[in-house]
Amino acid sequence: MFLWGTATAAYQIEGAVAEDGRGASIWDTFVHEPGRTRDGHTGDVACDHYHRWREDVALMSGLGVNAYRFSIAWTRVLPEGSGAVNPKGLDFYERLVDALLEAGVTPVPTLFHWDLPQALEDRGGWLERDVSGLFAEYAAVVAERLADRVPTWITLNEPFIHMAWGYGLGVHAPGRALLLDALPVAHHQLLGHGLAAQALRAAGAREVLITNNCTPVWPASGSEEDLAAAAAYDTLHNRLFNDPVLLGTYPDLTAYGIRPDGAAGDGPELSAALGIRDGDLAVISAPLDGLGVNYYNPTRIAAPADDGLPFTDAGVTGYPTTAFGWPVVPDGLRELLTGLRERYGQALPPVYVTENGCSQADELTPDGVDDQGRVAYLRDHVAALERAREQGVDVRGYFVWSLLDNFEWAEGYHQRFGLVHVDFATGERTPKASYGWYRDHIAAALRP
Ligand code: GBH
Repeated sequence: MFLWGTATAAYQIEGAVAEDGRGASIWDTFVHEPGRTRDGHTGDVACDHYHRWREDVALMSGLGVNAYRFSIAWTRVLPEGSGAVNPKGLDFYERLVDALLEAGVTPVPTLFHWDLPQALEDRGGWLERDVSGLFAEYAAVVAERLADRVPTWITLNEPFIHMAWGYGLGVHAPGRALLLDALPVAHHQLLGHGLAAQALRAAGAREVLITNNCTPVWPASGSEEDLAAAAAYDTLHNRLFNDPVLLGTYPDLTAYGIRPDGAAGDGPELSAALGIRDGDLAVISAPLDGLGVNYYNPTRIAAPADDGLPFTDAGVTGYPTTAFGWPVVPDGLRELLTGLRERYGQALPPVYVTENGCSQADELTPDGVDDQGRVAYLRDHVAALERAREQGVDVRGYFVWSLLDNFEWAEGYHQRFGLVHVDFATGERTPKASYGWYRDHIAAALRP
């Protein structure tokens, strides 16, 4: 059955950061440093989902979704990242999973949505190879408790964004601005994915996915320079994370001053630059049951400015934008999905759109929230997804980001993505017009 769902992430909704033995993650540290988030907002309370989860499951029942993608906080389960297990953390997710199953909603947990245990960051974080193995140990602990009831698992969320924004640019936790020296974070996350997939299967998980953030890359012009820059960006954003998983190879990173292994020339070799060892790619490329794809917008790329990177972001123009300023290009979703099929052919497993949605300047009135912009956004993106299916792409699910307005990382509570409005002073939830639209759409789509 096609999965119609919504998606959330632990740090963005749970709050209760010091409760029931939860350890600190890099986001707890980051948000309490001055200047890191807009207006100094933190996820300390967020949507208080840790206490209000029953209400949130009821909201999903009302919506009629048959799947819910959420993430598990590593530090609720292993407060120090490794070693002692905190049973209360596992209990929380077990209660949630059981309530979802009772409501007819398939739980689809993601094991890592950017909230690395601070204890592991103190040892170097994803720059260190050891973290890959510790991630797999964490996966095993969670799966031993839940894999008898949870069929479908996602290892990582958007390893590109975590590498680029967390370690490359420093605008997300852990706030390190290493530029290209962040590249080992790609390999160590991917190795962690592969090792966690083994652990999940050993514990009885039936389906294992990874979720990558993918963007169609549009060259700013037909000039040779712009085309080369666009290819370089596509390599970093899309292929660096899809190729190893689907093909068992890394793409050529020559544009980044990295030589293929054994090739003549200057600069480090690929394996040395990323920390790849013999056997790693076999682990990373073990067959998957699906590829999770998060789609927000295409990216328009031009020839490099003088900052050491082989591209510049020229910005997509001529389209409406969300409250975040992101361009709204529904057909980009079709383009992305058919492009994946063209690029990977038989190597592409079934695809799940594990996030899609938009922030809007929603206004809560006595009559609710009339977010017609979001209704149009979702309607048009679902239509684009249907066109991709008609064009032969095996798409098996669609998850709206997000069920609730929540803590939008560096933007704090300034960007609202929810189908349900949250009053962050009181925690009160109010379904928006888009909630009604999605409910009706799902009901029609699932009608026998
Ligand atoms: C996802 O990341 C996250 O998984 C989720 O936690 C988050 O809340 C959600 O999206 C909304 O942000 O148009 O050139 O300005 C999304 C990563 C990076 C995708 C920025 C859209 C827009 C760049 N996003 N990108 S641009």
